[in-house]
Amino acid sequence: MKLPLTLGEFIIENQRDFPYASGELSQLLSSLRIAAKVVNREINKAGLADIRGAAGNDNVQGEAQQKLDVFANDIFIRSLRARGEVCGVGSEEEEDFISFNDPIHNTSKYVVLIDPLDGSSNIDVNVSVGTIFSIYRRVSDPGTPVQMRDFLQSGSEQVASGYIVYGSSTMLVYTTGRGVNGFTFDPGIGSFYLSHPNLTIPRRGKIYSINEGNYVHFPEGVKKYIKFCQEFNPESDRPYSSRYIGSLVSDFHRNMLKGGIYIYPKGTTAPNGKLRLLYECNPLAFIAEQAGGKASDGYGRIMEIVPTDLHQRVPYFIGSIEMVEEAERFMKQYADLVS
Ligand code: P6P
Repeated sequence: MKLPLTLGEFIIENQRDFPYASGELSQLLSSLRIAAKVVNREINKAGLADIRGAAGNDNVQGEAQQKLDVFANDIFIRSLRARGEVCGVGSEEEEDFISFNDPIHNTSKYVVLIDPLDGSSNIDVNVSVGTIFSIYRRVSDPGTPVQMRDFLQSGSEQVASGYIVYGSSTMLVYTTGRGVNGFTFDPGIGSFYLSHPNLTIPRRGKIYSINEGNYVHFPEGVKKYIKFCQEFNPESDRPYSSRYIGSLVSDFHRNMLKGGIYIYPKGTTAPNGKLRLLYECNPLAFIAEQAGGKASDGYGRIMEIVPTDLHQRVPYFIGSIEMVEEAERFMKQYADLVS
């Protein structure tokens, strides 16, 4: 039986899709692949940290124990800086963007936006978490330090995006604009193997994911859509099932495979929603669209929003295209009603 391709082999094989690619994007994706392995190892040990660590915050090596999201941030930034493809990084963990301002990195072609460890509060209760990344070509002049405008690009300009879900198994799923492919990590060998080639999201599913604890704060259209999901209708498989892990990457990944919709709408406690446009919503939107799904702010395409701030938040509806369009119809129909 032929072994499935490793992620490294797949990246090289598909480099040929980019006639002008000089291998830099491949190198960049490999940097992310390596960092993912390191973070995965630490996450898998997290539960032992208290047992293994010395008294206080030191671990067995006597090193100051970092919070895992800070650790993941350091690892991904260090891995991206170690090679010469990236001139700067925007991260959920960093107030401002990081410029790798030196003669080599200033000639680099790409910038990366990343949420190093989304849902990290779930680690203490052993719920899966994830990393989300987004890759753009810089728009400022090569040879100069990266600028904020290199990061504030619409999602439609993304060159590649992806996520790593550290779950019952660890998977890396990414797109370069030619479909979506998923790779599962074999810890025994230390390689990611192509396990989900040409991933597509079902046009419709039976799952809706939203924190209904915030129901009273939701816009009227969201309230009406939730009740629509809960109504009995055998023709459309309703009522749907409510599944909400509290970890965006995990909820999104499950809905990608089974079909479903994830919604984080605006509300009085989150006037623009909670999720970040640049390093959470846009990268997953690129994946969703490439897999035949849809990503919206309830009214329009997420990837057409022109960003104004590195950490700006947007309302978020993502998943099976027919379900997102259903939700958009409710948002439009009840747009004027203040909930
Ligand atoms: P809430 C995690 O903090 C996160 O950013 C997403 O991963 C998750 O879907 C959402 O927030 C959970 O937020 O307000 O429902 O607890």
